[in-house]
Order: sequence, then structure tokens, then C-alpha cells
Amino acid sequence: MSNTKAPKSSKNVRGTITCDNTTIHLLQANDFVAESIRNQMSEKKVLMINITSSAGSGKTTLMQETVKRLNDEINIGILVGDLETERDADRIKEVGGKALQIVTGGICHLEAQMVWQALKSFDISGLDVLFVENVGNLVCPASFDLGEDYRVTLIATTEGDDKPQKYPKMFLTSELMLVSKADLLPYLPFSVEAVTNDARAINPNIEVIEISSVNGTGIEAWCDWLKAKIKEKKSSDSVAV
Ligand SMILES: Nc1nc2c(ncn2[C@@H]2O[C@H](COP(=O)(O)OP(=O)(O)OP(=O)(O)O)[C@@H](O)[C@H]2O)c(=O)[nH]1
Ligand SMILES: [Mg+2]
Repeated sequence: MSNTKAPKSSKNVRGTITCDNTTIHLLQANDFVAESIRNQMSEKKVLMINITSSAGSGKTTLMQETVKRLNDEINIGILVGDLETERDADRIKEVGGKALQIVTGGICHLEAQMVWQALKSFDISGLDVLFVENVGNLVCPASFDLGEDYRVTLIATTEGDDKPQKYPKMFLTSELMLVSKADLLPYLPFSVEAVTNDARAINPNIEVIEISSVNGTGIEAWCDWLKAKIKEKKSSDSVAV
């Protein structure tokens, strides 16, 4: 098991059935596969980041910006989940990124098994970071551990600053909240302070960075965060189970 991060399967945020004083965890099969992915990443010292948000918050655009800025410096791989089409993977490849699309065929989130199967066709050797862009959905992806080290959630300024407490599980299980489309702040009734307070009321430790893929706000801070986590991962001990 990797010693860099505890799995996100804390009892209070996962599906359970309690029967005759026995609690049954409903996502044990997913978590078993997620742990196997976590071990694989740990052995190869690849940082894995699960990128989540509502549909259209700017995940793929951020992936493109990250590839454009850091592709010469770090080795990036990106798995992209969508219900249909290979458009997002194509967009990432267009800017020189290494990407593979996972088409869920209508399923509204990624499960660990989908990532595990995708990894059979996606060589992670030599990668510094593997991003998994999840299906655009603030609800279902929150419940499924994919074996990631970190979960990063985007909340766009166009979505309203009241979302964290309405969709708490996602913010509870994320280490970083990126307030995206910050270039639109002058035109919208959106308060970064309000959304930060809303998120920290659920998860006091969540980090917050404002970003814009249009005017570049916060992209350097995001890249610095990423590089620091990669460094941490490289220097961590991988502990075989
Ligand atoms: N103004 C502004 N628009 C942005 C920004 N980032 C992305 N967009 C636009 O927002 C729309 C959606 O961006 P995507 O990157 O496709 O969003 P996504 O989260 O990957 O979408 P799904 O994969 O469908 O969930 C596109 O029209 C982008 O050009 C930003 O920082 N500012
Ligand atoms: Mg996308």
C-alpha cells in the first residue's frame, strides 16, 4: 500500500447497509481494484490525480493548458472519461498530450475497474503524473475511489458559489478546489470568499486556487502545486502489501 495517502474510503462518505448491527460496505469490489491501482502507481512512483467537476467546468481545457506548459518538463498521461465521444482525448492529443478516452457508454462516473482496464492499453512507465479526467458530474464520481493520490475538483464561476454544501461529498473528498473561469469574475455574482467558506465548512483542509485557462490566472500556482506533489511522490517510500 502506498504510504503517501490514505484511501478515500472513509466510512462516513461511502455507501453502506447496516443489518443486525453489521455494516456492509457496498463499494468493496471497487475499493479492492482501486487499491491495486494505488499499489501499481506507488511501485512506479507515478502521481495519480482524479480531476472532477460538473459538466463543462473547464477540466479538459485545464488539461490542455497543463500539457502546453509542462510537457517539456514532466511526463504527463491523461485518461479521460465521458459518456460518449473521444473528443476530449482528441483535444489533449492536439496539443501534444498523451491521452486515452474511456467511453462509459452512458455511465455517469468512472469506476476503478474501468481505469484498471484502460491501464492495460496505456503505458504508464516513465510517467510523472497520471491524470484521470472524470465524467462531468459533481455527484456520482464522488463515491468511487479510483486509486488516486489526490482528488482535485473544479468549480466554475458560472456555476454559483453555493455548490459545495449542496454537493458535499465531492468537496469532502477533495484535497484541492480549483475555482475555474476566474476571468469571468467581473461579470458574475460569484464570491471566491463565499465558495471557499462553503467548501471549508465541509472540509477545513481543502486548498483553494483561482484559475483561468483563458487569461492564465493561477495556472502557475496550479503547476507549482502539481510539481510539489510529484516531488513528494518520487521521494515517498513504496510499501509492498
Ligand atoms: N471563460 C472561460 N471559459 C473557459 C475556461 N476554461 C474552459 N472554458 C470554456 O468552458 C467550456 C467547457 O470547457 P471544457 O474544458 O470542455 O470543460 P470540461 O469540464 O472538460 O467539460 P466535460 O468534459 O464535458 O465535463 C469550453 O467552451 C471552454 O472553452 C476559462 O478559464 N474561462
Ligand atoms: Mg472534458
